[in-house]
Amino acid sequence: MGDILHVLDMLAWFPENISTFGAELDSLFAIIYWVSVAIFFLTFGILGYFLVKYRYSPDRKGYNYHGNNIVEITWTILPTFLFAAIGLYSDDIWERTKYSKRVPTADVEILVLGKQFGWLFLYPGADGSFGRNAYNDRTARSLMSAMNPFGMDSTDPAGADDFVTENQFRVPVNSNVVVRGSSIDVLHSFFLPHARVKQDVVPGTWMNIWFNLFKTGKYELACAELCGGGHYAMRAEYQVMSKAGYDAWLDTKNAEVKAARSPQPAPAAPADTAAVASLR
Ligand SMILES: [Cu+2]
Repeated sequence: MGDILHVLDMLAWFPENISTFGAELDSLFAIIYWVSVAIFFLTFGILGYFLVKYRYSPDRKGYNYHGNNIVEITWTILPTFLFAAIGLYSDDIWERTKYSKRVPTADVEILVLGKQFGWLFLYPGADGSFGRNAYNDRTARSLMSAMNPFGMDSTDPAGADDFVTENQFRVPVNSNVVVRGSSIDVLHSFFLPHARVKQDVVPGTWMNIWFNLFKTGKYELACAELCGGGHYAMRAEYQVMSKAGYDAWLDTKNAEVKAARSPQPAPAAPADTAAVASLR
């Protein structure tokens, strides 16, 4: 019996929470869930009761009914108060998690681009800050292409150490991670179920996403927007790492970038340098 109740209780379907604001969002979700459950049983209980009470009887005559103002006013006012109350109650947590103005000071800032079908990430590299790119300078959008999705300006020395990863997302534990998200083709949704983060990313604009995760480990990153035939494949694993582990990973990456930059025979020019049409 306990097992059945556990399956029926959809709140138990949540994955483990690893986000500092997750518990608050979960309790907001629980309130809305239980209110919906109560209203569901109330309305369907009344419906069932009337179905039985007014079932066919040869002695009973139907009559025309022209509405009841008291009932109509009641069922208008009650939901109005209910929704207003939920709105007011949720406003604070919504603002703190979603409003651009409330994004906390970033310990780590990362750019993400959704594409059919995967995720690209741009890390600021050893200096901790981005060079000129399509996020911090709108005019750099003209640099965006299939080969350079972030529109990185190769003449900006601050960007020389910035590096891109594909479907490889790593963040440090207990840090304010601020992600600026966009897309290079269609709508995608950046979904980190354990972090209680879900944000649509839209071509041509950058969305502010932030979170602070308190547990290390590997978790699922998925796309929560039906974005095309390969949508199902648009999932990856991301890693919440200890600060030391994260720094070590950054050092490895920075060394790779440095090695790639040191003089070597120039590679043949890539054939496919077509600009991504939707971003121009
Ligand atoms: Cu997608």
